[in-house]
Amino acid sequence: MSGDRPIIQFNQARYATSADKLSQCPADSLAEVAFAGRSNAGKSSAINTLTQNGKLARTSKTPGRTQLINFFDLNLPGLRLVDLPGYGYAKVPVAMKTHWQQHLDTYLQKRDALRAVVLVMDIRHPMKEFDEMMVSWCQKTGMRLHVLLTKADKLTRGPAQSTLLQLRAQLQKRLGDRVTLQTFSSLKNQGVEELRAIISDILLAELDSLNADERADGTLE
Ligand SMILES: Nc1nc2c(ncn2[C@@H]2O[C@H](COP(=O)(O)OP(=O)(O)OP(=O)(O)O)[C@@H](O)[C@H]2O)c(=O)[nH]1
Ligand SMILES: [Mg+2]
Repeated sequence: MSGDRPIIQFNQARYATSADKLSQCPADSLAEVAFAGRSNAGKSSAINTLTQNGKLARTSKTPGRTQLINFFDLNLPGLRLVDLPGYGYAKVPVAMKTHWQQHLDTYLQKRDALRAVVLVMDIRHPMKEFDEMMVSWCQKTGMRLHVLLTKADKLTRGPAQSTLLQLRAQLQKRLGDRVTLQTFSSLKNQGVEELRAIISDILLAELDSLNADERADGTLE
């Protein structure tokens, strides 16, 4: 062991595959972080901003752009980002909506590699029904949650900070230190370093524990 911690180079992220249902998902990776949120909240834009690759995840003014679970490989093998379909797009047929919701539910419940959910919310409209469901689910399962209050460019600093502080107090009461929150803007590249640091911490912790296991195995011989 050199002791050097590997670094996630977000700009080297590559599209891996898309899945319409859990059986199509790539083999459970080592660890992945999934971006969830209401349709049009800005999930795909956040992934593109994070990776400095405007073409990585498809974005659109039309809600419901992301209809599949999209996987992106990071530069370190086994680490991935996941773009989840948006919740609550009104114009799709009910049957399709139910299908999305089901595969989203299955993904959340069955995916071993899932280490954290980045819940993306429009800072002007936080904690809608879907967001509440996600928070409750994280509370119940102990899943690590990072809340991205995006489109912060649409508010001035005062109201943006006050939403952040209010929501932080509210969510920390429920989830303790398993929840973190930040403001973000894909348009203004605001909060990108903070998001990179959080995701790196979560995913690299996995490599650390893997290395620790290997070292432990080694000493047993
Ligand atoms: N002003 C502003 N607009 C944003 C920001 N992030 C996203 N948008 C816009 O919001 C719209 C939706 O963005 P997407 O990233 O496609 O949203 P999504 O959550 O992936 O949507 P679905 O795939 O439909 O679930 C697009 O028109 C984006 O340009 C932001 O930080 N600021
Ligand atoms: Mg999308």
